[in-house]
Amino acid sequence: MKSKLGFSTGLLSAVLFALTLMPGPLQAKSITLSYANFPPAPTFPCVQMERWKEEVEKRTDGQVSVQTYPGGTLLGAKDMMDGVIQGQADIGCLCMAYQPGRFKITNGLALPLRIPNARVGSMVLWDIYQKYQPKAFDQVKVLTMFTTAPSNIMSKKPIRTLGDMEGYDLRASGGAAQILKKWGANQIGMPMSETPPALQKGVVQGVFSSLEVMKDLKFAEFCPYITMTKTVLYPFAVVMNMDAWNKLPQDVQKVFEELGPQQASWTGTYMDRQVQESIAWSKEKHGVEVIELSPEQDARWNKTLVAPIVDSWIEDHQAKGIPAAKVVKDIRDFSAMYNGEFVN
Ligand code: DTR
Repeated sequence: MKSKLGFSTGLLSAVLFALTLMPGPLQAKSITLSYANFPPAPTFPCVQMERWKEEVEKRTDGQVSVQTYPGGTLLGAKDMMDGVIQGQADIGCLCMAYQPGRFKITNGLALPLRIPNARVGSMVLWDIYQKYQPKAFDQVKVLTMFTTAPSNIMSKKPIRTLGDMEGYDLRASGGAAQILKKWGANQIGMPMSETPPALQKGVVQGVFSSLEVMKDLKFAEFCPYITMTKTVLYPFAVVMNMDAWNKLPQDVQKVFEELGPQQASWTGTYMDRQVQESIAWSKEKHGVEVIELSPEQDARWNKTLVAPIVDSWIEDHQAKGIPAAKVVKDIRDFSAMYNGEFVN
């Protein structure tokens, strides 16, 4: 068939089809990426996810849009890494401490090393990842990493002494679990996403974690007491499916890469602020009491009792061929630098 201009319709559609394939600013293809997260939307891993989405959409001029899935709607806490590797989500956020055997080097950040806050923790974690390039992440593209603030005890009854904790059902997971055992508590492990109903039903009597959850997950309604132990933090990673990463245009990859350390710092800063806000809110709205340890208690809880955890982690990992003593030394040194410490 001929058109009025004398072209055959077949030729015309072939030309039109070829035009749609041509690269160029007018046809900048839009990319949609799925991003899975395990805890509920108001928690910090999801807040940072929304912040990243916003920043990516802005910096790529809308070329990339990110579809977020909080609350385990796409992948759950322990399926995150494999789900991303298999492509069930393009991007996923995971808590490394939930799989201590899998993320060996970066879980050094979950040792009781007294890293003071989430911003320092996040920057140190990012540097440790960059320096050691752990094999655990070989199958994915790491977009960012960050940590929580230090963990404290939130409980239904006041915990003022180790005796108060004896046999008490407290929830923690990962490296922190061992610490609770050293303190004599009855440690119960579960991811954060399963904790709110457990606390509500009395399956656990308290939680060992960073304190922003008092507000974000309303734990202050069940836990009128906080004991400030200022102990371990938890490392997180945001990972991307390798094929999805390889398909991204280079300018988009650049945006993602420049965002890596910025997102780590942003999230740490947000977390530290949110912890302060959560403590103030818990006191004001729920009359929560904050119990401080004496210097003697602090030394016993955080040094004498938990130091062997660091030593046996080093021994155990050295035996597996991991330079664990060096990793721990680096964590301490990097932390001192980011914390602005002066050494004579
Ligand atoms: N402390 C870890 C990780 C964690 C802290 N706050 C949140 C909020 C949502 C999910 C995980 C976390 C934990 O107790 O699991």
